[in-house]
Amino acid sequence: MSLIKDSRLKKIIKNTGFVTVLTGSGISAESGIHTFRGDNGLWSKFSPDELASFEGFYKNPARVMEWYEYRRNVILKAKPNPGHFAIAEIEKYVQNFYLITQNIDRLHQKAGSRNVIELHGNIMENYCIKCGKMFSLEEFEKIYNESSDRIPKCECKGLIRPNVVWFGEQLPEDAVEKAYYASVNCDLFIIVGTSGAVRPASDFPRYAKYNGAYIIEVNPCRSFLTDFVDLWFEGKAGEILPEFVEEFKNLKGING
Ligand code: BJW
Ligand code: ZN
Repeated sequence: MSLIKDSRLKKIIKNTGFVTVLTGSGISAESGIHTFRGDNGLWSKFSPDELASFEGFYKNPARVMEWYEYRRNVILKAKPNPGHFAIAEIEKYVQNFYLITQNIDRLHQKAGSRNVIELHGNIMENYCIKCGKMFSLEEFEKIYNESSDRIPKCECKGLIRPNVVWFGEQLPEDAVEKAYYASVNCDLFIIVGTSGAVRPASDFPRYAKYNGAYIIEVNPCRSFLTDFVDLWFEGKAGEILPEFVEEFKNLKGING
């Protein structure tokens, strides 16, 4: 049974040279990484005020760093799933392709995606809140493991924190600019595995729609975005996306 039945969508896929994808934690769920919201989400067990805000970090840096160390260890063991690989494949068949991700796990890059815009940073890097020095994972681990109080500090004595975006913090300006460009210029915008609860990430599909793009969503559950999309594939990314890519390739006349 085919997924792509809408004749408008078929025409867009045949002709398009510009596709943008927005992903959230749901795409990594099948790789064993927790999502945030819902019954089994991280926010059902942990407080975002304590663990994903600067105030929480400043109050208890050791606790926040411990939580990120735990999550980094889960992420380092995880492998990309068929959903990640399918997205990496679409990039090969269109001239302009942008992948906007809210994820910090770098699994898209591991799957071979190249043009990735990280809206919320990544968990592999850390930086000093005083002088801004960036630390690679290797450099960070050395400092962290040698710190007796489990509060890693820079040479300048500033606290070191993960290079991720917490609530109330600005997103990286270059990432927002690129994501805006990718949204207003694409013909097809595919949303995968996000609840759409967090702004400004959830604004990008709206910019795309206002500028005439066709919007697809892949999610086993309704999200805050489902009501406005053109087509909702109700299912898991790792099951829907590989099938979608096969049909996408057929429509574009790409064989094998
Ligand atoms: C599957 C699946 C499968 C499961 N296949 N799918 C306007 C109004 C009100 C508030 C605000 C506003 N503008 C900004 C704000 C504040 C705030 C915000 O949006 N709050 C809302 C919650 C109300 N935004 C911010 O603070 C942002 N900064 C900002 O706007 O700066 C300017 C500013 C500053 C000060 C004041 C005002 C403006 C920053 C947001 C940073 C978010 N950070 C986090 C943590 C990152 C680091 C870390 O990982 O530790 O980012 S929070 C968390 O949420 C994480 C995620 O990237 C993000 C989005 O979550 P996501 O990925 O959508 O996950 P879930 O769990 O929500 O959804 C998973 C989905 O997958 C579900 O739908 C499942 O069904 C689905 N799924 N299995 C496909 N197999
Ligand atoms: Zn420093």
